[in-house]
Order: sequence, then structure tokens, then C-alpha cells
Amino acid sequence: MRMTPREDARDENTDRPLGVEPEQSLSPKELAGAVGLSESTLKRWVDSGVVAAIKTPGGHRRIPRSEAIRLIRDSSLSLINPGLLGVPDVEIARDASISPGLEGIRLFELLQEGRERHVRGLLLSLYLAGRSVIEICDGPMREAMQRIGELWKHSDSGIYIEHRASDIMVSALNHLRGILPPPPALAPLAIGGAPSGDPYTIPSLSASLVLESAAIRTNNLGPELPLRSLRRAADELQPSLIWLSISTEGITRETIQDVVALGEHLATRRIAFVIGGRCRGLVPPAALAHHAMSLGELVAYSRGSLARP
Ligand code: B12
Repeated sequence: MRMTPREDARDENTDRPLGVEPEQSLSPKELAGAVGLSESTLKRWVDSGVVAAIKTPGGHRRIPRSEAIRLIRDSSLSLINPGLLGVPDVEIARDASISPGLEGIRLFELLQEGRERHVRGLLLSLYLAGRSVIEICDGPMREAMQRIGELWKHSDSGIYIEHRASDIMVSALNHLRGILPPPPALAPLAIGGAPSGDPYTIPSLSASLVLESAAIRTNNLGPELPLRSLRRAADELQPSLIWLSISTEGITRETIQDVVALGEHLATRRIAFVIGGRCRGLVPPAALAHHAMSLGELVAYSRGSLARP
């Protein structure tokens, strides 16, 4: 699996982002150039508090990249020079103007053609245009992968295209993660993965991404995770929530029993437990877990359960 390094600082013990550490920042001139405004307008916005900035010891204004991204998402400003914001792939994705509602089909075409930078650029552009990570993952991303899943039925090429598309999607999601504001250092922690026998990488990665976009820290433990190890992680890392993604009918009866036992264990520790994924129905509903249909539901449930004392 290809991993894209995140640019935020990380705690050396937990490898989690430290929200208080310095992040990449831009001068008013650089941000002005990126969004096609004058430097003086940007300086005025900083001085009036429209845009949050820090001052260097030398008295220069610096705008954190996450603040620049917030400004672009919240306003109708268009990103004229994506390279200045560190997202050059957005430029590449511009070649096709996509009608609303057709993003999933466009994403499918780009995945099918193996156009990695276009896929990255498209996901980043959707986010910068104000779409939430939930909307992107439950919407175009899911639809595109579903369409990719039909190809193997028609030709042998469909199989390698599916493998390549999975790798590209993992890379693109990690890029998207790289521009999210890091959750605060003291935010609740959620951990999760997919059980032994389940090779699917993207569902658990997406679960981790949507939770991080909701300011919840995460450890994504990925596919093929023995549940005894997930139980150990629950005891050692003491998360507030555990997610489990089940995307294959191929998991064993023993694994399903382990999920039920894990639910009982987590209930005694008052750790919220959410099960989702295409094949979540394999686990009986009484397994002391909340069954969720979508990533949006995962975030809604997490917010609710983490708010409870
Ligand atoms: C990529 C892929 C693979 C890759 C996975 C690579 C990897 N490293 O991840 C590989 C090559 C391993 C693979 C293998 C197989 N696959 Co496959 N695969 C897919 C494909 C195209 C995409 C899966 C994916 O990542 N989707 C993206 C995720 C994010 O979408 P999602 O699963 O729908 O998840 C959504 C929700 O369920 C929810 N969600 C997911 N997880 C969680 C967790 C929580 C906590 C919550 C709340 C919500 C939630 O949110 C997501 C977004 O809305 C699907 C097609 C499809 N419909 O998805 C086929 C598909 C699942 N595969 C299929 C098949 C047949 C197989 C194989 C048998 C043969 C094959 N085609 O190669 C093997 C079996 C493997 C196994 N052991 O089970 C079939 C399954 C048919 C069925 N019986 O239901 C599908 C549906 C394709 C098809 N139409 O035929 N596959």
C-alpha cells in the first residue's frame, strides 16, 4: 500500500498529530496569488480577523495552510494557482468540467484509465469546493468503486484495473487526509479496522478519514486485523470508540463469534462500538454494537455517543 506522508506534526509516542505544532503556512502575498486577490486585500482581511494568521518574531503575517483551505471552502474564491497551496494536482483535474451529480461517473472513468493525479486532483477539488469528506466518500467515491467492481465480469483486464484503482484510491484518500486540519491533541480517539479474512483497505481508511474530518483522532489498523489484537488495542490505547468494517462474506463463523465477544468486552469498558460495511449483516444485531449503513451515520453516531458523559 502506498502511504502519503502527512505534513502535520506528530506525537513521538503515539504518532498522532499535535494540533499545537507549527504547520505549513503562507504569506498574504502567496495566498493572494493562489486565489487571485491583491496582497493588500489579504493583509486587510488578516488585520480585521476575517483570516486567522500568526505573526512571526520579525512581525510578518503567516496564514496556516489549514486556514487558507478553510477560507477557500467557506467562500466562493476559486483556486487560481493550486501549486502555491501545495495541491498542484487540482490543476490537472480542471480539464473536465463536471456537472453536479456526475462526479461518481467521472471518478470511475479516471480510475478505469489509471489516471492517478487526476483522481487525487478531483477529490481535492471537491473538498476545496466545500464538499464534506463524508459527502465525497459516501457519494462519488463509493459509486466509482462500485462501477469498478463490475469490470471483472466482462474481461480479464477488469481484474488488474480493479487492483490499480484500489491503489490509486488509497493514495488519493491519503492526500485528502493531508489537507484536513489535524484534530486537536486532546480530541477523543477512535480506532478500527477490518477483521481477519477481510482484505478490503478502502472502507476502513474511509471510516478513519471521515472521523478525522469530524475532529476525532484515529488509528486506522487496516484490513486483516485479528480481533484479539483489536481487543488488545482497545485495552492499551483506551479509545472512546471502535469501528469495524466488514466487506466480505468470506469471514468465518469464529470471526463472527469474536465480534460478538468483542462487543461484550467493549460494553464493560464503556467504549462505543460501530459496525459497518457491505457485509455488516453477518454480525447479529444484538452484538452490543451500533450497526451503521454509511460513513455519515458513523460520524453522527460518534458525535452523539462521544458527547454523552
Ligand atoms: C476493490 C475491490 C476488491 C479488491 C480490494 C483491494 C483492497 N486492497 O481493498 C480485491 C481485489 C482484494 C477484491 C477481491 C474480491 N472481490 Co471485490 N471488490 C472491490 C470493489 C471494486 C471495491 C470495494 C471498495 O473498496 N469499495 C469502496 C467502499 C468505501 O465502499 P463500500 O464497501 O460500499 O463501503 C461503504 C459502506 O458500506 C460504508 N462502510 C464501509 N465500511 C464501513 C465501516 C463502518 C464502521 C461504517 C459505519 C460504514 C462503512 O461506507 C462506505 C462508503 O459509503 C467492490 C465493488 C463495490 N461494490 O464496492 C468489489 C466487490 C465487493 N468484490 C467482489 C468480489 C466478487 C470479489 C472476489 C470474490 C473476486 C474478485 N472480483 O476479485 C474477491 C474476494 C475477496 C474476499 N476475500 O472477499 C464483489 C462481491 C459480490 C458479492 N458477493 O457481494 C463486488 C461487490 C464486485 C462485484 N460487483 O462483483 N475486491
